[in-house]
Amino acid sequence: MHLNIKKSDFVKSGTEPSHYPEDIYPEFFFAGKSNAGKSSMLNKICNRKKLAITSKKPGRTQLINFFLINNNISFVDIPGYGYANTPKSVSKLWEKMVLNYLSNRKNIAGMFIAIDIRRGVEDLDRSMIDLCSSFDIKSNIIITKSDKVSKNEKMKSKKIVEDEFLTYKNIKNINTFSSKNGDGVIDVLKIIEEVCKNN
Ligand SMILES: Nc1nc2c(ncn2[C@@H]2O[C@H](COP(=O)(O)OP(=O)(O)OP(=O)(O)O)[C@@H](O)[C@H]2O)c(=O)[nH]1
Ligand SMILES: [Mg+2]
Repeated sequence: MHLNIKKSDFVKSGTEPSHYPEDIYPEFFFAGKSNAGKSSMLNKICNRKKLAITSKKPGRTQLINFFLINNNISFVDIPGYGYANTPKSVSKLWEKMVLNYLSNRKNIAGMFIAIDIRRGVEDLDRSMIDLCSSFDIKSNIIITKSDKVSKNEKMKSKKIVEDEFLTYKNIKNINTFSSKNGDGVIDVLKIIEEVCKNN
């Protein structure tokens, strides 16, 4: 069984807990390096073109954006990290905003971290994964833009990531994904269904 998304609505944006919607539904957030394809992934699994705003220019998503799925699941698009020439003041604000989110949000059910297949896992991704582990958040690594490489390279990239995170108990799944050709969409929907079923 996988989740069947029939309805998806933007709820609100915010930077701090007083802006968040009520914490009554299981919540999945989408994190990752800027431009890794988080917003595109969210749109693809919801089968919507412009639910979350996407852009060729990195750093498009700057607020924490909340979406309501089927009136009983919450999705969150987190601003990306690590785009070139980020001023220190901006990365400090990002850190504060995300730490605030992770430490105050009671209904977090899982994290999807987007990793661009052509870049692989980078140190900022490792920091994000470790940070989520420290909050005991169940995490899923989604290797995005799989349409950009050959089938062989796709399997190789996945294997490298699997080898690195073999011993991480908070990493629950590692999948490839493409918002262009639909690779991995069912896998993400299955993960969400499974977590919600057990909640
Ligand atoms: N070929 C291909 N391009 C993709 C895919 N996913 C995203 N892109 C492109 O990558 C760029 C960035 O995508 P976004 O979804 O906006 O990335 P993001 O991670 O939300 O970026 P920020 O909001 O800046 O953190 C856009 O030009 C997308 O069209 C994919 O699966 N395949
Ligand atoms: Mg985005």
